[in-house]
Amino acid sequence: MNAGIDSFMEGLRSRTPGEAEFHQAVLEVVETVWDVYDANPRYKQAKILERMVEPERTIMFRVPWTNDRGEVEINRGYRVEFNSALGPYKGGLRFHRSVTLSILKFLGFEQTFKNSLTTLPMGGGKGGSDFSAKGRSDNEIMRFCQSFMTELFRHIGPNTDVPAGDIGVGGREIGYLFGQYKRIRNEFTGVLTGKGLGWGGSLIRPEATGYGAVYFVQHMLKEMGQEVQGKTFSVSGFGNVAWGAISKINELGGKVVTVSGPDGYIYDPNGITGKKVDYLLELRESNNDIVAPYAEEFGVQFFPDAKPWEVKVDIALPCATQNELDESDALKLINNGCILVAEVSNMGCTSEAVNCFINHKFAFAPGKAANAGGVAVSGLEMSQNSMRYNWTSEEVDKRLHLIMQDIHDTCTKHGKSGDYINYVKGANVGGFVKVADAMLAQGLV
Ligand code: 2IT
Repeated sequence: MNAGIDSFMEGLRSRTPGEAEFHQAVLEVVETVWDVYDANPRYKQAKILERMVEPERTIMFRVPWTNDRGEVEINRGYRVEFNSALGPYKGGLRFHRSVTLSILKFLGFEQTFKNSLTTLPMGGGKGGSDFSAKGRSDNEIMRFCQSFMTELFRHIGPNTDVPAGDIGVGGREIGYLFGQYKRIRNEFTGVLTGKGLGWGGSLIRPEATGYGAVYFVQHMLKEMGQEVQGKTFSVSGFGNVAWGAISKINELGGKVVTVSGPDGYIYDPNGITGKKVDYLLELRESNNDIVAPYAEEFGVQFFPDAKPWEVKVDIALPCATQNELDESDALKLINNGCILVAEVSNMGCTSEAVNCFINHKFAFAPGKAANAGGVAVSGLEMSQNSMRYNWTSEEVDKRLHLIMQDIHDTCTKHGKSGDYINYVKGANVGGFVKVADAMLAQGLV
C-alpha cells in the first residue's frame, strides 16, 4: 500500500477508534481515488478528503418509550449529517439491533458518493436506532417511532435533511414518523421519502432499489454480450430490496432460486415467482426476521445457518446487509461458474471479497452504484413533493432507467482499463469528483 494512504488511514483510525465498518468504507474509497487526489493540488490544499471523512454533524439522542406491558424501554437514536455539498442531507434510517455509530457512519459516508452518482441534488446522511421490531407489536413500533421523531424533528426538514427507510424502516414506520413530524411542526412537507402513495409517496419507490439494481445488471451484462433472460440468480435477504429485485428478474425472464434470513437460506429450484414473491412481503410484516417459514409454506429445502452463495448460479445478488459475502464465498461463486455479482445491500461484500473479485477481473458492482436506484427515486419523490404533483409510474420508471444508465456510464468512464471495468473505482472516482468540486467551490465550510 502507498505511504500516503497508510498515514491517512492511521490518522482516521486514531481519531475514530473502534469504528471498523467506517474504516472499511473509507479505505475502499481512499484507495481508489488516491491517484486523482494526488494529481490535484487544489483538492489536497483544501484537505478535501480529510474533510469528507468528518461528518458535518453527528446527532445522538435518547429514545425513551413504553412497551405493551407498561415497562419503560430506552434506545439510542442517531442522525449522521455527513455531507451537504450537493444538496440537503439525504439517506435512510435503519432500525436494527446491530446499529452502532460505526455502521451509520459507513452508511452515511457511502451515501454521499451514491447520491452524487444519481446526478440528483442530494447530500449524504444516515440515521437510525438500535431498536428492533422483532417480536414487537404495531403499537409498540408506533410509540417508538413517535418518540424517535420527537427529538429528530428539530434537526430535519425538506431543505435540510430528508430521511427515508433502510433495514427495519418501511412504509409502516415512515407513516408513523411522518405523522409525528407533521403534528409537531404543523407542516405537511416532503421531509421524508418512502411515504404512502396516497399521501405524497412516489410510484415505484418501494420497487426502486431492486428494479434499479437489475437495470444496472442489465447494463453490465450488455458489456459482456449477455442478458438477464435465461440466467439463474441467488438472492440473499427477503425484505423490500430482495422483493423488488426478484420481481424485475422474473419480468425479464431470469430465475431466482434462493432467499435468506439470519436463520439460513431456502433453495427453490423452480424459481421464486407469483404468490411466492408476495409471500416475502408477508414474511417481513410478521416481525419475526426469519425465512424458514417459506420452506414450510412451499415445500422446499431450508439450509439452516448457511449462506446462499454455495448454490451454483449465473448471478449472485447480496440484498441483505453489510459484509454478508466474504472471500471464501467469492471464491465459491467464481469456481461454480458465476459470472456477475452486484451488491444490492450496502457494502454487502467484505474488502477481501471485493479484492478477490477485482483480482480475478470478475464483473462486480459495488452497492453505491448498483443500489442507487432507491435513493434516486427518493430524489424524484422530493421533486414531485416540491411541485405538489405526482408522476405516473411509467414516468418515474423511465427516469430511474436513465439514472441507472448514467451511473453505468460514469463507472465505465472512470473505471475502464483495457477490457475490464473496475466498477468500484469507477463509482468512487465518479462520485468523489463531483462532491470534491462542489466543496472547493463552496469554500472552507
Ligand atoms: O441505502 C440507501 O440508499 C437507502 N436506504 C435509501 C435512502 C433514501 O433516502 O431513499
